[in-house]
Amino acid sequence: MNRTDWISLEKKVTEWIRDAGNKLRRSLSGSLDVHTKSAHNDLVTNMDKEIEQFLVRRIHKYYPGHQIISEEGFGDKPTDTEGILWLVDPIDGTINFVKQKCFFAISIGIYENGKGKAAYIYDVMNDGLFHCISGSGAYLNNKRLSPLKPVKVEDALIDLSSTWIKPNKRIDQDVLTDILLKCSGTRAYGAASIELAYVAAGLINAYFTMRLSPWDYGAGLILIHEVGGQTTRADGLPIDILSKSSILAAAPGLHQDMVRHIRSQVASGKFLREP
Ligand code: 2AM
Ligand code: CA
Repeated sequence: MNRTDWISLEKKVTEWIRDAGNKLRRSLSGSLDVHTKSAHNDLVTNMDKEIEQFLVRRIHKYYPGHQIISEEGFGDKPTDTEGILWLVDPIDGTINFVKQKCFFAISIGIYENGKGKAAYIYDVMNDGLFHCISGSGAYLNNKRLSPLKPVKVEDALIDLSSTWIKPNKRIDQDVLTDILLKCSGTRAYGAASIELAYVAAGLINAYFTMRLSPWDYGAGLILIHEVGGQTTRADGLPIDILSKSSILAAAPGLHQDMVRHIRSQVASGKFLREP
């Protein structure tokens, strides 16, 4: 697609996202239908399904040749990254949606032949739309985000769930201890797409997780690249956008320091396992 096509797509997607946001806000004053999926803390609501169907129907209608990977299964099952691929999460942060009624997002990342091209992350209750067409800057509600400057570990706010510093099957609980003792502070917001958008906006300096799906991270990676941040797996290797992955997204400098630290911990015998 050419630049004009991307601009026309952006107009459509932002309209769909704002409509979907209105549906989500309205749904919070009624009663939600909540079910568990794989585990007691893996929730899905009628709204996850409704919003995904709303978005997938529109994408298929206006862009019939495009492929979609989406959380609730109404998309497609692409096996490669050829052509245009949409990574769609109708509600990222479903636990926040159900329990806190805030801090959840609609996340849409669009890739062309495996390269990030456009990203939309809508923080519904804050009415904050992070958006970008690759090469034309990243924005929060039309205000351009500044390029990220290098950050030292001592000055860094690092975002991670406590899951990764307690006994778990993906990472030795002590791998990050020294970094976390040294850094300026830690945060955990519970909605990966917004946490990635916060890295892009320079509000936090790194986001770390051992388990995320393509629809959770697809848009966030594109935003972060646009402002000069770095994104890899926890071990510093490239992310395969068709797979679940660990994610280390950070400002320049900090990213290298964290990868170096993690690799030295692994070299000394601590474990790290991709999902
Ligand atoms: P979700 O709300 O769309 O499921 C919570 O820490 C963050 O991790 C959320 O962005 C959540 O997205 C995501 N996540 C993805 N896979 C998960 C899993 N298997 N268990 C818990 N959180 C998961
Ligand atoms: Ca979701």
